[in-house]
Amino acid sequence: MNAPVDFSLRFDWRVEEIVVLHDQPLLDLVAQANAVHRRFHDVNDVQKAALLSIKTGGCPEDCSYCPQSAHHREVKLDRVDLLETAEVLAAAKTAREAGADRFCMGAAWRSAPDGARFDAVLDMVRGVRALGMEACVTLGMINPSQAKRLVDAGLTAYNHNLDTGPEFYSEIITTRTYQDRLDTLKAVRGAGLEMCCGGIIGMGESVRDRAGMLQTLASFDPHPESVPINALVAVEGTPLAGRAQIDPLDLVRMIATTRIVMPKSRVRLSAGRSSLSREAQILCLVAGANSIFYGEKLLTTDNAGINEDDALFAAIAARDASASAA
Ligand code: SAM
Ligand code: DTB
Ligand code: SF4
Repeated sequence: MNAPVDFSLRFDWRVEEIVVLHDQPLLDLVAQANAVHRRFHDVNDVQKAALLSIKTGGCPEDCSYCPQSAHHREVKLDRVDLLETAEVLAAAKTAREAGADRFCMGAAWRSAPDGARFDAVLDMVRGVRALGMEACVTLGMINPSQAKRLVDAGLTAYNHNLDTGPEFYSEIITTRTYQDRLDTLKAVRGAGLEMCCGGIIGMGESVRDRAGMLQTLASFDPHPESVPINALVAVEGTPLAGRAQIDPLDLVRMIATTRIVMPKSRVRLSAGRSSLSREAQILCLVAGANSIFYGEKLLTTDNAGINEDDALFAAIAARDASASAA
């Protein structure tokens, strides 16, 4: 007999409990996650979030996975200063016409600057909202006053990831601490912004480290409104370039566990999707993912293409009678 599914919202998960959930037989884990998913969401509602890099490369942080860090000199990447607002809004409009619900803008900054560049980002946020889309930005660390100005401009959510568990974190980033990240998240929540916060798997961390990240995320009350789960995109020239791609079923387990510990959050199947088969992606949706990055590009690397994604959505949609008869 399978154990009954626990639908309660909890903020006191222990790492060990999360490891047990994660490591149970895959079919039990996916069934449990799907039951939680159905209880709290319309499973056919999959959010499409478009992503644009508004300021690319030259970042002073040393995040070992990131092609935009100035520390990784071997990476072939052209630096691009902050884009013009008109260019960003044109991209948002194109994304909306392609069917995106949310427009996310990323800048390779250690922390958001004040002054003209911040004002330009506020304009971009206002413009995206005026197009009728949700707006999300990720600008590095922000303080409470910047968070307040973003709220006033109409920002829906702020993305700032924990990336991994607290014990593994220093293996990946040395230029800012876990506590720095938590302080930014406090400013985000304090201003009343939705919190978009998740991390990456496939960087050499253990299941316990993954569980440690989920434990920290699930200790926020309320839970983060969105949780992006990225699979490492191992970019040539970064310290993690040699890392083997994760087994897609590891991603399924991570997504299912995220769904169970944060039942109401939008769990986003994020970077790394382009190397997954259609079936592996669908298994992630069954396991509780209900958002994807939609568009040809992530920030600097390729995403699954729009045509492939449209085919994916067509494959999971209801069939009309003539199609089933064929
Ligand atoms: N500079 C800002 C910051 O770090 O907060 C915003 C942009 S940063 C690129 C946003 C997130 O993208 C990172 O926290 C990380 O989780 C994810 N990311 C970056 N490079 C990645 C890669 N190669 N593979 C998977 N995820 C990645
Ligand atoms: C997130 O968790 N993943 C996105 C978004 N938030 C900003 C970024 C993924 C970046 C993948 C590597 C790249 O394209 O540079
Ligand atoms: Fe900079 Fe963000 Fe990349 Fe880290 S993840 S190097 S902070 S752009």
